[in-house]
Amino acid sequence: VEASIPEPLREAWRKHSAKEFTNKEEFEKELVRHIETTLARSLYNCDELAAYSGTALAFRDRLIIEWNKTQQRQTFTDQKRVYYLSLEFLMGRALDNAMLNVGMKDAAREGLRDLGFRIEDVISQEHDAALGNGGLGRLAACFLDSLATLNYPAWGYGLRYRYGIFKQEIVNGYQMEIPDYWLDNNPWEFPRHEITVDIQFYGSVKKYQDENGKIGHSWEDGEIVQAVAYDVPIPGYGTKTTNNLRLWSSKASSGEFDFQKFNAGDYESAVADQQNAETISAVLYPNDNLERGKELRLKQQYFWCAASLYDIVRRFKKTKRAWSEFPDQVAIQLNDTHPTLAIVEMQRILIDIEGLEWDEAWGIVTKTFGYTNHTVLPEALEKWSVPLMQNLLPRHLQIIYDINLFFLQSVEKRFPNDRDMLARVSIIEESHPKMVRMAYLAIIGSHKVNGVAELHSDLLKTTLFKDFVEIYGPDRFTNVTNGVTPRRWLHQANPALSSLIAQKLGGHEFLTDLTLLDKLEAFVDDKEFRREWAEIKTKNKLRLAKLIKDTTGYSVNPESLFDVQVKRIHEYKRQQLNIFGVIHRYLKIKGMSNEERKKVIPRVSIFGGKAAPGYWMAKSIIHLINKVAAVVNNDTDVGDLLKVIFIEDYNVSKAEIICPASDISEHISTAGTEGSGTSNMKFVMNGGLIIGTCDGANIEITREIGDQNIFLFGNLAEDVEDLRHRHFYGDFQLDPALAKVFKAIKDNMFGDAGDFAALMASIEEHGDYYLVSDDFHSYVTTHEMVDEAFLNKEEWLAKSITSVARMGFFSTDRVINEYADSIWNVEPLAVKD
Ligand code: CJB
Repeated sequence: VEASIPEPLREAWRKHSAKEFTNKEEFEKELVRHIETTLARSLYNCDELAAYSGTALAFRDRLIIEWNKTQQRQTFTDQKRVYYLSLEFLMGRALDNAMLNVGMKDAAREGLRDLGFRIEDVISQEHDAALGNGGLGRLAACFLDSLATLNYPAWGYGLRYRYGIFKQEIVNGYQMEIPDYWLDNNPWEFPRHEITVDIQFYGSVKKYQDENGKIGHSWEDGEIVQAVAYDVPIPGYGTKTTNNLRLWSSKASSGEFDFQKFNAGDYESAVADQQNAETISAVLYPNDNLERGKELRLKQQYFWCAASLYDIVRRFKKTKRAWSEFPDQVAIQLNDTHPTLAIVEMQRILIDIEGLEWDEAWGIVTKTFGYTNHTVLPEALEKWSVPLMQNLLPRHLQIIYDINLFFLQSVEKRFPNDRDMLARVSIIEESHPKMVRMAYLAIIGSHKVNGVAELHSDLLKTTLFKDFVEIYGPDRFTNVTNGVTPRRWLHQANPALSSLIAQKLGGHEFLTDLTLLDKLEAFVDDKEFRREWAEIKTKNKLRLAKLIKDTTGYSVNPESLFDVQVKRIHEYKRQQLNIFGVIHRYLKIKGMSNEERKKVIPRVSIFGGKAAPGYWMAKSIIHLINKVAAVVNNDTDVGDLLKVIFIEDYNVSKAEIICPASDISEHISTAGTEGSGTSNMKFVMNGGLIIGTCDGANIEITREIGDQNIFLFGNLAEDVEDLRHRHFYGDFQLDPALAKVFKAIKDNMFGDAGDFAALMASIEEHGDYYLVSDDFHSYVTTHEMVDEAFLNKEEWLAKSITSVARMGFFSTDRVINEYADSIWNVEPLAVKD
């Protein structure tokens, strides 16, 4: 392609092509140019927001120059690419990340200072891009960072929601949800109005015979909605690679705006159609680990899958390769079952549009897709009602039935006369109404299925997907333990620690090879190093204390032990266990003599997290935490010995302040319920210790850092089923210490006990499904061990340093390389200038 452009033309382009700023002076020039021209502001009316926008635009220019080069290089080289399909990308802020990844933060700091601004104030102007709920969405964002950093030719595909996850406000102790309209002045996206795809819904299927007598299917009529591409540049750290995240926005297709209605004077209803189309990408569903089966959600899924596949196929077809080469050029990873329709859509494109035979098409499809499962919770497993799918996607339902038929035929051959097996593994659940089991469809349509931590992947193989392991053999199922990007979660969130580590290790290479952290162990006994380590933790605690003061009005003492649990509020994550433990501690302190109180280690219990708007139990947990905070924090008798904080509107940018400031963090899900957890990794990477159950990645964290460096408690996954069974048959006794906590609540110590009746009843009366009572004693005594350990400052520091030194395994760079080798079979693309 390059050679087809005449040299003089190329020369002219080269001469005038955009140049990146490379130093402070050039940055300042770009900044002022953007402020004065793009933003039409000046020295006299440039506030911090304008300074932010100008800085972001200057950096965006840099990214886009690299983006262009990367895309050209990927097109010319034409090697296999990865496409990561995720309904959620929880990106957080982009500016700080861009500055660090391109290595120009110092220049920007000085440049901004010359022009009268503090870089921290400028950075904090940015609105988080919060297109996700929690762990699953943040994992996708960490993956993008690693994919670019490792130079993989990779694209993310998602939806451009007009409203991200809601903003949480706490009013009188209750969660309120405020819409998050985040798109005003978003400098990080490039609308590609020329890249549009028409997406069809509803209608009907016609069977026909072509001139050769071959039967075909055409999907006719229905509605058309247009998908418009918006591109977000994803810079790698310390590399020129800048990948693309393509987000689709919905819009009425030109045919949709009904000119007949319009001409007949029915302007309002013509506009209503338009708005209807725009509804598809309007809002992120705010549920974490829960599927509700709403039609609009299915529409979102198909809209996004169809647009992305159209784009991928279009790119492949430009190469004029044979279809059989598709899986050598394209790997598509399904982030959970949300994009499973992509499997069906791909099969539809191949057989209905491209005219391939079923078997050939299906071979291509299954070689192309990989599926990641993130949870075993039954309420999170997607099922779609057959009538709903019949109406919205009639041709897709037919194809699903055919996939199922061929699959069940093959199962029957291998397991003759096992009718139960056929019913169990059928994609169609024979309920009323019938349901399409999306996880089964995803397994059948992929060549690899993975869980996100060892225990989780083992549970998938022995429980949920057991039959499929028998059918396909164990090789289709694998584990890829999650990680986090050390660029954001160490370097960006904790610059002081990153630079102390760099000082000891002789540079920042550990940021791209996190296993190098192991060299830190040599300094564990170094007094001066320990002092600096401790000093950094204290400064980070002060930074969090300021956030707490600014947002809650409460003052906390940074000498106290900071105990943090921040994540989505969910019964299985057991914030209720934590707050009951806090009440237990409070009652204990209240019963102490002054002498006894002198021995108490002062503690700040910090909570944060959103509840799904319709999840009443989660909301009442938030309510209880806030009520306990109001009582405890105003009890002058207790003072600094205990403080309870609920940080409102927990999000990525707050996590960047919270993670470096913990002494201990809580990852206390009922064993066997948390897929992996990733905040556990962020906290340990920042020198915090963990109290946790033997669940998710806690197990591998323990293996890596050593069991003397973590506080584990509670029942094991293998015991959970039996305990639940016993509770169900009435074998249940409320833990005596927990009974005292309940009594205090019932005595209205924290306001109207009626508000918390359901929460207590779920434990006392309804079988304690999450084993809060079973684990309470071990939880409380383990916290006593935490207090004890915190007393010995030197020992604590040694644990903290040793743990960080052993966290190399948990970088998403390792994770992405594992996916690339064992699932995608893609190679990095060498970067040249
Ligand atoms: N996860 O965030 C979600 N949402 C879901 O609907 C299902 C799972 C989480 O995914 C993370 C990334 O793999 C896991 O670390 C976490 O355990 C899991 O709950």
